[in-house]
Amino acid sequence: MQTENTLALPVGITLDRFIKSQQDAFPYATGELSQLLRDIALASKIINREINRAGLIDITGALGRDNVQGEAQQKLDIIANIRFIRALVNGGQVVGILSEEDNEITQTNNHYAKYVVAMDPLDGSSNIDVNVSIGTIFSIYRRISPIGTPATEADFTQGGRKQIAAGYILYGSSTIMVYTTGKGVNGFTYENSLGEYFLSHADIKMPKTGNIYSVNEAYFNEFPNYIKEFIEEMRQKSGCMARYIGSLVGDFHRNLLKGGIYLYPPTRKAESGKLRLFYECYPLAFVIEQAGGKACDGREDILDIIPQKIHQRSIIYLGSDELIDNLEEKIKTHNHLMIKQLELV
Ligand code: AHM
Ligand code: MG
Repeated sequence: MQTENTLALPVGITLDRFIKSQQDAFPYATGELSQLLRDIALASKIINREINRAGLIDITGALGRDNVQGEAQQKLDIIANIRFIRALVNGGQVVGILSEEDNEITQTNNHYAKYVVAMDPLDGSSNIDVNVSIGTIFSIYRRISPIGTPATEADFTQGGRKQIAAGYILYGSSTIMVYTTGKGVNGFTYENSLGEYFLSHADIKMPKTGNIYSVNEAYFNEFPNYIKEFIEEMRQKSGCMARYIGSLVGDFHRNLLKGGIYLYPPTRKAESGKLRLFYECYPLAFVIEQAGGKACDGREDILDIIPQKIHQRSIIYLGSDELIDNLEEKIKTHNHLMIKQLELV
């Protein structure tokens, strides 16, 4: 028999309603962080639209016609940066923005705002122009500079454990926003026709272990021995799979749901790693820890790294609990052997 629910399935919980319900759980919450999360969601919807029509814009451009307000000639990552900054400036909750696209901190002139945001507006540069999944990563801190003044570098360099929220948007086969405010991780899938995000992945928990490893194996010969050994061991596991999109958000999201490990070890070209601490490593480390996984650089947890400068890079290993433990064990043994060898010299 058909019921009201089977005739017209409920659409579910929107991101807005979810944010509001979380805010209501804290009697003294002022709603500013909620508004900031909504501003980020809004910017991501606009970027989603730009990404979806990117191919068409190129065709128009190639035909020599006028394109959308001169923006069509710009690269999508620059457009995403502009869109995000505009949304955050107009939203009014952010005093300063650190973006992968800008050398300096962008001052929003909202000097009374409480928060700063570090972001990679469109990550996965090699995939942007070829219709492969790409993503946005964001990280939010409460400012420590005095209210009423511009943002300072110190607002950003508080350390990963001081993040009050972080997350990402994956523009993939569907668009999904995943974030944490330190109380678990939730994912919201974008419903294009309604223009809304709906809760689709409640309280995400990363599997304790997994069979997937994600690393750019073209650099294999450059990796330290312990990484080579770790990869060799992964390959021996039954059901093991190598999966590497080259878009951090896509690789991360898959492994978060299915279990696995993402590695960006030191290479000849990038001895201190390639990925950026503030808007790639810290936020994804916050998310993965909240989902029960781990993030480290081989020496310490990513969230414990004391930052030195705003665009610094880091080695990073993001993965299921058990896989990171195995890797850390290997690194420990390697370090121990190195010390022993030094003692013998
Ligand atoms: P980007 O910020 O220039 O896009 O670089 C970050 C990207 C990540 O999304 C991805 O995981 C990694 O770089 C891929 O690097 P590589 O091509 O060296 O494997
Ligand atoms: Mg990036």
